[in-house]
Amino acid sequence: MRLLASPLFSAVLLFVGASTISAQAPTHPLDHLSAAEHWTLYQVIRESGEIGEEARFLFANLRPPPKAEVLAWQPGQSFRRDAFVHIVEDGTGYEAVVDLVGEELISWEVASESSYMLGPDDWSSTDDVTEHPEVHAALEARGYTDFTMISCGVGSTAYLGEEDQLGRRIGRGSCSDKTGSVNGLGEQIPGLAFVFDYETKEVLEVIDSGAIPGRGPVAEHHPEAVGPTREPLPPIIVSQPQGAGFEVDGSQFSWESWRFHLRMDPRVGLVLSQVGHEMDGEFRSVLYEASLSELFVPYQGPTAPWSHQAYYDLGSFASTFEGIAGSMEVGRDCPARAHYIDSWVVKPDGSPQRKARVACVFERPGAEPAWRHGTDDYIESRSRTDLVVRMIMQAGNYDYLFDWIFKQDGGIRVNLGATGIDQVTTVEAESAATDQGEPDDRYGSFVAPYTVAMNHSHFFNFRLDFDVDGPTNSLAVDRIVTEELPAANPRRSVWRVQTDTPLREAEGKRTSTLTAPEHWRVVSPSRIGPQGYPSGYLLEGHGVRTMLLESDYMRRNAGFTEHTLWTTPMRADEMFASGAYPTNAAVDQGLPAWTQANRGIENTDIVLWYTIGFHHIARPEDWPILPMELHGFDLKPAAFFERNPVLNLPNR
Ligand SMILES: [Cu+2]
Repeated sequence: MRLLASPLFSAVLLFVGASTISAQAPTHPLDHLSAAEHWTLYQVIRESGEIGEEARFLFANLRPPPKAEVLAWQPGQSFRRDAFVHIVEDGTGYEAVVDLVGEELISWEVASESSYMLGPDDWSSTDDVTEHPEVHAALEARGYTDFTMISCGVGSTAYLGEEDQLGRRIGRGSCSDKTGSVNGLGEQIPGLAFVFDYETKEVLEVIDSGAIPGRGPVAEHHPEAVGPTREPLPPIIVSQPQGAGFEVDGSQFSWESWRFHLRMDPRVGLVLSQVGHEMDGEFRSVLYEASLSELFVPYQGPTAPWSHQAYYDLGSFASTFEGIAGSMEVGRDCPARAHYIDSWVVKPDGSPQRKARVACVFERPGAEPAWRHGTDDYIESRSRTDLVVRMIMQAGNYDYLFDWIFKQDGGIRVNLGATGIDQVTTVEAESAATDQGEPDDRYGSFVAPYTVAMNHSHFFNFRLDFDVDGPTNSLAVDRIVTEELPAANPRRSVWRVQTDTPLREAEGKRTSTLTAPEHWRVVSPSRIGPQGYPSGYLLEGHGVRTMLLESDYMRRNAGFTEHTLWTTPMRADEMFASGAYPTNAAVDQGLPAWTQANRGIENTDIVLWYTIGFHHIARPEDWPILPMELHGFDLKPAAFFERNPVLNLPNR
């Protein structure tokens, strides 16, 4: 049966039209979808006859116009508006492109890759797992008679070469006892896991590695559980009596010399576009587009459930999280004075859901001076201000903070913070001191009595489409090399810089190490900056790479973790480091597949794919909630400006 627009739908459309359409109409080709546009895509797809009543809308976002079109666009001109929509029905994933202006379906295809995203209602499809005879028996063997507070949930599962799993909507799950807990997690019931088919709602396999006595919930951070709070410090007040120093025009921001466009994407969150400097009447671009591309968290344990535990928080779960950006708490997650941004995500029924305060923009005093120097009796020192663009993502048990910090010195600092609750397992030993025999902390560390937090890694891949002084760029690799000096020289060696320009993708895969350090610059070969060097921007940060073997599927599932940096020619359909649908997908998708062609990357429009993150060995202090752990990277001008851009900061 096919559905047409119902009277109810028409009424809703009228209501939305009357209240919000005009206020949220897009004014720039890269603006995120408005509520009215969501309703347009809904109506077009419903009326196309392609879907039936069981169809679920998993994902909808702006399908940006081609880059050349956006670069040529001038304010006041009309522009294209297309939406990409991902739908699942009867176990098949579909991709639609809808022309929102012409109100027509441009394309409708079966999703070309082997799997698809998980939806928000997939979480709740596991309610009756406790009724499964084997699960039921396993719970009874652990002494449970009342299952009211037992909750079983399914995450994704890593593909480790199981042929019958490939491309299927299969997950692995476990059960928890929520008695006495308010943190939403409860205590994971130890030693019990199951494999679940999201489509048929069947438990395919139960893995019971033996009952260990449960110990009850221990991860609680609400005020009652925490106990008395400490005395507050005297207040520090930041106020802006003259208002903010940045300007907002729709989704376009200007602050100091910086100009950028900001939109929210349900899958990658903050997307910064057309980032650059307005200088002497000229716009000098730095990045065409920058955003997160994928977030991969593989756990380290040889047996179930940990052997298969790995999460693509964007590629698998963006829809489950109803868009990765969470609503901010005013005055805590962001200052009350911040400019807040709302957006919309699609609900499984196709209607738009409002997401309030999913990003914020604010100024803050820089923590350190911009520069200083002087003599004993005369010091010149300058304070600075930063502009922060922030998003917070709550990904299951973890909360991630992303700050794009625009600096007056022409740099951008990207901070990522990790907080939330570590994944733990209950063990026999009470602590490392009483642990005997095969250690219970072989693959993790004790964070509480009988509680071991499992080792894991966090890989954050950023897609950075640099356009330093235009789209035509090259990568310059500055290698620090040791030079042996002639025997007559009392100094035996010095280090110097050897600069190489990778010509093809194979040479654009880089990992800087302490023994072979590298600096990476994106340069504009046609624009020569001060002192004869090409205008450029440096990328510097705490990169990370996989520690797993090449033969391990867990490594090849997320092949991008093999190198810290990848460089590719810009392609509009290459957006995600592990491919469009990484869930239960074949290995080597995304960057490893694209770069097989070994395309040219010199003097052309290039994209840098950069992975930062950390191998997480939990400390007792990470419990019951992880103190915000910060990592990040910097983009720094290198021969872009004539001189130190903060030299002329006012002395106040
Ligand atoms: Cu962690």
